[in-house]
Amino acid sequence: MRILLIHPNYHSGGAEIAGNWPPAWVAYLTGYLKAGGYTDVHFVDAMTHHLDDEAVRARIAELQPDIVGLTAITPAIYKAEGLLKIAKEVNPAIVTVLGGIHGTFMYPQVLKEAPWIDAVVRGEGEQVFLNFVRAVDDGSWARDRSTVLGVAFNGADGTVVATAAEPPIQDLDRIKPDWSILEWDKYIYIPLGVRVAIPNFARGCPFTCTFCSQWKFWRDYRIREPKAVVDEIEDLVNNHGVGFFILADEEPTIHRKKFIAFCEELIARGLPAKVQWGINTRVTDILRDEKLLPMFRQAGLVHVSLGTEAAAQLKLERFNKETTIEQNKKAIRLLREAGIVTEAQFIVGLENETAETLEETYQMARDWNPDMANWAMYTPWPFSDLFQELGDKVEVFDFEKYNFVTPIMKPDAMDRAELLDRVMNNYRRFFMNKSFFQYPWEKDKFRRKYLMGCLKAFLKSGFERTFYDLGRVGYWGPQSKKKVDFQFADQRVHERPDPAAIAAADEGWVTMHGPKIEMRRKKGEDIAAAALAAIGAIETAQASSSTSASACGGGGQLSDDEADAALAHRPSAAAD
Ligand code: B12
Ligand code: SF4
Repeated sequence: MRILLIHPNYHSGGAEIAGNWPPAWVAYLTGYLKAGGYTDVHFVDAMTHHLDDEAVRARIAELQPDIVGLTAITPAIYKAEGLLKIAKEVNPAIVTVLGGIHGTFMYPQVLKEAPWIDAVVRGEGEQVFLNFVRAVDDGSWARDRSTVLGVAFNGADGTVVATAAEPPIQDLDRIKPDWSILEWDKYIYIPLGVRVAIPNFARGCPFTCTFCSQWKFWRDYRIREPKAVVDEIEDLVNNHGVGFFILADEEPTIHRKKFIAFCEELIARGLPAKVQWGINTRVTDILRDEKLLPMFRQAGLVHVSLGTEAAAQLKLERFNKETTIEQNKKAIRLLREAGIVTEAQFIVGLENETAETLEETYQMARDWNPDMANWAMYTPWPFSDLFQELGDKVEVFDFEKYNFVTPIMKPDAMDRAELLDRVMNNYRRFFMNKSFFQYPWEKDKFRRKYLMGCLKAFLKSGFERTFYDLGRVGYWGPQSKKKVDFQFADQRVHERPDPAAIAAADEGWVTMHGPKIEMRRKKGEDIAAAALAAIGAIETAQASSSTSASACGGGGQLSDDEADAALAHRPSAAAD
């Protein structure tokens, strides 16, 4: 059974400008397939190699696989659908499968617009895909597809069928990734000029931010044994020459005990001399771990990207972010004092954005003084809660542009080109200031090198016109505002997904958050209350701040025992 995995050639000039990034999904799926006895696995990274459709067609024809699997985040969906069609054209006997977040929730639409897709794998892929491959191999897929859990497909009568969800893999260490499937010399992180990897420590998130869907995707929060993760990192460093990694996790720090053990293990094995790393995490975890930040830095943690999200408390509440502006500012200061590079993420471009609120985010960024700042365009994932709340305010359904850099929403107070221009104005002012007055003068040699490396990546993407997709939309500065064309594909604009259909598609997709959402609705919030109490306890103990956190649920500040208990207390439905 020959399996070919393909990463589609989609680019949009956001985070990817820092280099070429290895697709972690391929390593995790391949490792699991191989452990399950399927060793004839191949991979084509069309994104990194910028392969056009014909080049991928040639590779498929050359490899003659039995199964072709594509991944798709929302903006890459049309590319993925197109490549699966090509696989069928090369050989109609090829079984085509789509995995990743978009198909997980949007499978009714995907199967309708791309009926050549034989199966959509929903959610966590390893076990479902292995079962699927086995079913194709033993012929049961052709006989009775509905025996495979966690998939969706077009039924014989033309209706879309989704089988019951596969339980999330509780022991993530059972998944042994095969990193050797990747061509490592291609994956270079520009700021440090070294190979980069994206290993997974934890999956899932106990929070329920309204603009995000990662918590729904993984359904349950699970975390690996720190020693096993460090074994994996040691393998990446020693056998694949990796010098930098980011954790793929939504929330690597929430399980404090394990995160500390992870850092200690890296230090004990002398790895920080060979590999540095970065994470995305929550502001509240940084505050909780104030005293540990120097140890994290010693373990090689050099870059923390914080979902500070918005300069206005109102927005934070709308996002259900469960953090405060004051917390954001303090977290950045603490990280900076520990020698860690900080990156603040702002989400802009909702319908109520104005020139003033955009200016406010700039002033906030200057005031908080992170090393880097990002202004991401709000992107209404059709399977997120905020999307439902926005209703018909979302008018654009060309998912290819759902990429954090294209203004999908039109603010009431300005047009999309003006929004882009104002965001660019924020970037220009912020980074001009940093490049003249901060980066070259950094006293810490490593921070200086790192920040100058980031600047190099920015300049490279600016020069190549790939930053923020500016070349494609024709933005050359304020003077070009009137000529900017976001190229929304008209035929996709009117295809508004029906919320009822989305709800029906999600039926049976049970997550650990059900009780939390229910509790929030009733203003009960006992998880949030426990977290609040813990914040209160920490803040009283530290006597360091007069600000009380307004809300934080999901265990961000739970003690180790509380965190263990909360995680062990998943609703049984989470495991279906
Ligand atoms: C690392 C990362 C990147 C890397 C990409 C590395 C790479 N080549 O894959 C970089 C920095 C380049 C990047 C860029 C972007 N990213 Co990104 N990224 C992530 C991040 C942090 C981790 C992804 C990851 O590796 N996870 C670990 C793996 C194991 O999980 P996974 O990919 O979901 O795969 C599992 C399942 O989905 C499934 N599966 C996946 N594919 C397949 C295929 C088959 C056949 C099967 C059977 C199963 C299967 O099985 C896997 C194992 O369980 C996520 C957020 C997060 N915490 O997950 C955002 C995330 C995926 N990114 C996102 C976005 C929007 C982008 C950008 C558009 C933003 C931008 N403009 O820069 C670009 C697009 C780049 C591109 N061309 O694809 C969004 C996607 C949301 C959505 N609904 O589509 C996410 C979820 C972040 C978010 N805040 O919402 N990203
Ligand atoms: S903290 Fe919020 S934004 Fe981050 S992964 Fe969790 S739900 Fe998403």
